[in-house]
Amino acid sequence: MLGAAAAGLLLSGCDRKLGPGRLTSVDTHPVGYPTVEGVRRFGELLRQRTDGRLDLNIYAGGQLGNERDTLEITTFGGIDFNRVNLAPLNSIEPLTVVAALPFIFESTAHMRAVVDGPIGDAILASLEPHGLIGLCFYDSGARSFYNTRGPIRTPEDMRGLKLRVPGSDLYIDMVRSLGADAVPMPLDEVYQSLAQGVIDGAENNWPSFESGRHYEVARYYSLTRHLLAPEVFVMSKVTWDGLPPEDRTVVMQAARDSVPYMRELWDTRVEQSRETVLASGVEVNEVDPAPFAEAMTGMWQASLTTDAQRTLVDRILAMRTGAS
Ligand code: GTR
Repeated sequence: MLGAAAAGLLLSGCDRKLGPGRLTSVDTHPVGYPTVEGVRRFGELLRQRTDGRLDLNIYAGGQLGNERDTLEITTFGGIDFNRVNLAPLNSIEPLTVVAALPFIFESTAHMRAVVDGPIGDAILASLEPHGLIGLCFYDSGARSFYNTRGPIRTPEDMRGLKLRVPGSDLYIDMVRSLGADAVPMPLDEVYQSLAQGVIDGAENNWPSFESGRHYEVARYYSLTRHLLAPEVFVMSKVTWDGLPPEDRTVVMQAARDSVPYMRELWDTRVEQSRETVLASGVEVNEVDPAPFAEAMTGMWQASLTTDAQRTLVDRILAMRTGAS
């Protein structure tokens, strides 16, 4: 595996120690994708604010492996920064499950208010005992189901479909509770698996549906918008511990300052991806989310196993305005 070999190079230190303070960051998405460009902005701020003492190399497009594998490498310092979805963190830290629950956020504004405030800080801080410093949240839009068979209008339409999910128990339970078969697999295997009929569909936001070219094979996109789970930008605690306190402050601030830029790029990209997909003739349908939310009530409760999780959920629900 190229990813593992490349990561081995980093671990041996022959690449990342080439220049003083040259740090590495990885992303499963390609150059140009808003998460990658958000991290690039972070790197620029880092360089400017340390007069070039700290600099960043970004390995985009999953060059160093999938999110699960690279996260593991990040925890022991072989990679310095990682931009991931909440899904691969679900098995590492229970508090991350809370923001990944289907239908927990009533709107993007609600999600942003939650992750930009004390609840978001608590989730980010919960990663530290696992060897990761949570720096900030980025947007990830709304995830909906797409497939090769036909439009999904009700949970009944999902019965028996083989749907790819990221490797997270929460996602597996979510898809099962809707009557479909959950097939956990890394993102970079989805296109091929759709094309070969190994799976019937998957779920993701407009930009990932478009960027991974999944829409070329899965011609039905049904707007369930079941998840508004944000992306997370994390740092290896090994690297963090090796920085003087003033550099840690710069890192934290630069990450947070990259968020508005990322969100601007995100909103534009959602529109562009939507246009590309629609122009290709994909059949897109609106969905009444109520029966989907209803079918997921049981898995919601089953996913919350600690009081700390339940308290956060109550606080998130209390921040709903009912405006959406
Ligand atoms: C994307 C997300 C990735 C990855 C991917 C997936 O929306 O940006 O980090 O989690 O979904 O489904 O694997």
